[in-house]
Amino acid sequence: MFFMRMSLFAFFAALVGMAQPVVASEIMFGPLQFRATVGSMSSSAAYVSIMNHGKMADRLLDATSNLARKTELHQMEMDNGVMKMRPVEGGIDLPAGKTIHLAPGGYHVMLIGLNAPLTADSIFEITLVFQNAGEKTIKGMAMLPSDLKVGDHLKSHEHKHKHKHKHKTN
Ligand SMILES: [Cu+2]
Repeated sequence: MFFMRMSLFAFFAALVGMAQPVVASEIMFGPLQFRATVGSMSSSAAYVSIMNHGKMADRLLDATSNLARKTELHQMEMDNGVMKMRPVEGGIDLPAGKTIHLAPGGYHVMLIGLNAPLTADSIFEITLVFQNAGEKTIKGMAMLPSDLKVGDHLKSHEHKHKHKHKHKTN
C-alpha cells in the first residue's frame, strides 16, 4: 500500500515535472534592448525578437512595465509617404514555429512618460503578455541608438535567406 502511494505520487510528480519545462520553453526571446534616453527625453522604446517554438499559435497581446506612465505595443507604418506610429490593435500574431521582430522601424514596446531616464548600459525589465503563454518578464540593457543591434541582426537574416535561394535554383 505504501509503495502504491509512493509510485502514484512519483507518477504525478513526474507528469507535473515533465509538463512544466515544455510550456516554459515554447516562447523564446532574443536579446531585449531599450533605446537609451539622452537629455530629457520622456519617451522611449524597447525591442526584442520573439520565437514561438511551440506547436500552438500564440499572440502577443500587451506589454506592461513600471518604467513609464504608459507601456504600449506600437507599430510603425507608412501613411501617405510619412512614417507614423500607432498602438497595435488586437495584438501581434505569433504562429507556431515563427519569429516576430520588435525592431526599429516596425513593432516596438513604447514607453510613454518615463519615470526615470533609461541610462545607457543599465538593465531594465518589461513584461510581455501572451494569449496562451501568459506573462513573461524579461530583462535587457539600455543602449545608445547607434549600438542597437536589432537592425543589423535583421539585415544579416535577410542576407542568409537570399543566399539560400541562390543555391536552390536548379
Ligand atoms: Cu511608438
